[in-house]
Amino acid sequence: LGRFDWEDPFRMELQLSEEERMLRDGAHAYAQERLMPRVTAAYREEQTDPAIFREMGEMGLLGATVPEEYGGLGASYVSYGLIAREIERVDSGYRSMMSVQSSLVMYPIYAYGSEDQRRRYLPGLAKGTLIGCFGLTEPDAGSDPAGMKTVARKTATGYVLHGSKMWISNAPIADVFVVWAKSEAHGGKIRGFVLEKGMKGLSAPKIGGKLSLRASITGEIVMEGVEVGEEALLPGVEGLKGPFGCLNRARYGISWGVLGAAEACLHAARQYGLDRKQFGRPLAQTQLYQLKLANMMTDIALGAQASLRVGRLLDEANAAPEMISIVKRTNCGKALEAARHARDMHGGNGIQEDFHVMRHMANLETVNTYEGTHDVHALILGRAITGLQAFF
Ligand code: TGC
Ligand code: FAD
Repeated sequence: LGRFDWEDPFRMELQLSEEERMLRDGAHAYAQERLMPRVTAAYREEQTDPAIFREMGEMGLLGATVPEEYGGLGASYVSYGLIAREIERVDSGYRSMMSVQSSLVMYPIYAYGSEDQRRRYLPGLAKGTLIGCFGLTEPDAGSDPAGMKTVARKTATGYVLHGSKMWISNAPIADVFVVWAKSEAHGGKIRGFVLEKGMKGLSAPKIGGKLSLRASITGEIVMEGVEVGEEALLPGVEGLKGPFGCLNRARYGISWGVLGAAEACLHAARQYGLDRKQFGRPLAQTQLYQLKLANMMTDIALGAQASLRVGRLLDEANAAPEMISIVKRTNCGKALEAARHARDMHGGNGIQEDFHVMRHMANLETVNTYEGTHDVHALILGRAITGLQAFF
């Protein structure tokens, strides 16, 4: 029998290709050397540095799965997941910036866009010289995006959009807006449109006062009669399966990302428990402390194996959305639980920014909510198990 490595309980290292390991190691080095030194201040000051997009672009971390001819790396979905895990090891907000750009902006332009749209936007988005955002959620339509009110009306030369989007990552600093609207010319079906910063009637005010995901800027998208030509319409998809096709990829990436945050919490709690003595012995030598570490390591290891399996199936074009719901829901829930325990295990120090665990904990509250809440994914799975829809 082989030796046990608590940092890699099931020898995942052996399950990755050379290219996947190289991309992961590059992302790890970038995240630790360039993001880690600035995250504490960025989080405290609620500051998002747009230069991060250009840095990620230089590292090939934006739209990694998009083919090389459009600026991506043509990498596997497993590589994309490993990148998300390394970025979120530092902060969920930085991973949000990366995954919105990759899965929610570049993917729909690549998968549903015209050749002109691909050539116009993808290379700049891959380099990070353009920043993208994805507008699905509205003030009155969150878990139920079919209830959206944003409408696109036909004009002689294109469309005019009215409506507003809420809780949109990257929006206040975005150059490219992928927005979803009910199109009157298409029988009220949901269609995607690509808008550009500076268009008349388009604004994206920042949402302030967030107590979570503070290093990632969030805003509204307000569309007061935004006129666009026919070329702004994403021609390749109609209906909710358009935005959901993007969400499948982003949710999968999140399932890996949160494991990075959970691992950061596990490592921090382990080290703290080894260093800190109470009652004449290290905290890590107590049964309750070890139980919590064992639970964290187990949940992370099981979650990583499940995400790896879903990633391999995505790469074979054989993954079902419900598989993604399993890993998004479970890994987010378990990561949040791990972060809450790690916060507690640090005692009073656990609330202080230099120890990072409370920042991860607060971030994971958002990650557990966005891209389908923990309970909404349970309903997706419940529907798959019973054949009965329980949303309404
Ligand atoms: P339903 O009747 O189930 O489906 C409508 C149509 O969509 C198709 N579909 C999918 N297609 C591809 N992938 C999926 N995962 C799909 N799920 C559904 C379905 O086949 C159907 O197609 P058609 O052709 O028959 O019309 O739709 P519903 O309205 O009953 O949906 C219910 C529910 C709960 C499943 C869904 O609305 C849901 O998932 N709600 C959660 C909303 C959500 O995830 N919002 C995310 C917003 S973006 C975001 O949070 C970004 S944060 C990013 C960051 O910062 O990192
Ligand atoms: P609601 O749908 O109102 O849900 C509230 C509660 O009710 C939840 O607990 C939910 O689980 C529960 N609930 C809802 N329906 C049911 C039901 N049928 N049965 C039982 N319980 C139910 N959206 C975008 O489009 N683009 C983005 O870039 C984006 N970024 C985000 C960034 C941040 C920081 C945040 C916080 C959100 C972001 N979102 C984004 C929005 C996010 O996807 C939504 O917040 C999420 O889908 C939940 O919608 P809601 O907030 O309206 O909550």
